[in-house]
Amino acid sequence: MEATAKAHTNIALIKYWGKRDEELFLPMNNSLSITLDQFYTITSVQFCECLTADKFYLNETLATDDETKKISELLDLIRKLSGVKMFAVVDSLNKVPTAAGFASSASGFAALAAAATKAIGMDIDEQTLSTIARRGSGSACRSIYGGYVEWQKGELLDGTDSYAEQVLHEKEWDLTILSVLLEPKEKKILSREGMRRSVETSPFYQGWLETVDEDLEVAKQAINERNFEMLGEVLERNAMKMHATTLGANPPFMYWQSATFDVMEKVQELRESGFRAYFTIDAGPNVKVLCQPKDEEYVRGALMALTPVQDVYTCHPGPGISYLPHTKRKTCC
Ligand code: 2P0
Repeated sequence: MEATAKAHTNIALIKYWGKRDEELFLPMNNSLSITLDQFYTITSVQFCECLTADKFYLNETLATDDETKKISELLDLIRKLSGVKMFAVVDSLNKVPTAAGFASSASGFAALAAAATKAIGMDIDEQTLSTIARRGSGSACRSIYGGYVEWQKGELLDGTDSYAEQVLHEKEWDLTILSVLLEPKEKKILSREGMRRSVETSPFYQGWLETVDEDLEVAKQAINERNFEMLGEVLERNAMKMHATTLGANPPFMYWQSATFDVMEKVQELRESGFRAYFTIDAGPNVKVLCQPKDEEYVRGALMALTPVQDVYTCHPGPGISYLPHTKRKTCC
């Protein structure tokens, strides 16, 4: 009863910001992302009668109780759905530069959901897999698919209609996503707390909700028409609106640092000099810059020249879930 799966992380162009049900990870709004080719998690899961508790290794090291608890919560759901009661040994390798503001939770929980459901013998389609990955971390439901992906928020109370779907295959439109690594400083407000506080206290959250569907439609039209400028403009203003909700929260908070502004200004300067480049920022200080592949070397060079920039990773649209031959590096019995 074992399986290994690989999932890539994703970057939201239209953000998931706010939950309507925290326990079931149900979002307030639809979101849209690109799955990235460079960053991924490979997870092996083995269920075995010999185990008396779940065991979780992260990058070759036995994980803390808190980290293992999150894994066990998703495994509990999978045990409940399958009717199998065994515990599992989980072995995860994360190729995600978490310091660069990429949530490893998206690729991590997508890979875990895929490997665990396969190992336990569940025969499910990708849509159902997406709803299961969502229960580990919301954005993980988008990492089941490659390319351009929309997470449908759904309407049902039980969340069975809240899953992701592919909008466009990764091979259908190439874009460059430059992930700009700034000096790592510890994130003060986790996204989970940040979205909760914005929903509950920010007067700007209503404005977010009132306009996000329109942003999503514009983004989808831009993807359909392969209109880079239209996509860039809408993803940048959507990110700015998400961050505006944090400024209006009580107490207010801000994910940006001074280096974040340096990158934002550089992107605006690049645009003024004729390069189509646009930024987006998640729940942290780091910036992702989107541009066209023909411009990626120039734009990367301009970003690397900024003093607070430590590195810039070049990414392109990447694939969805894949299953690998099982690699048994950590054994249970
Ligand atoms: C996104 N973020 O759409 C948004 C934009 C951060 C900012 O999804 O609470 O780790 O586990 O569902 O998925 C990060 O939040 O949050 C995220 P949970 P998650 O990518």
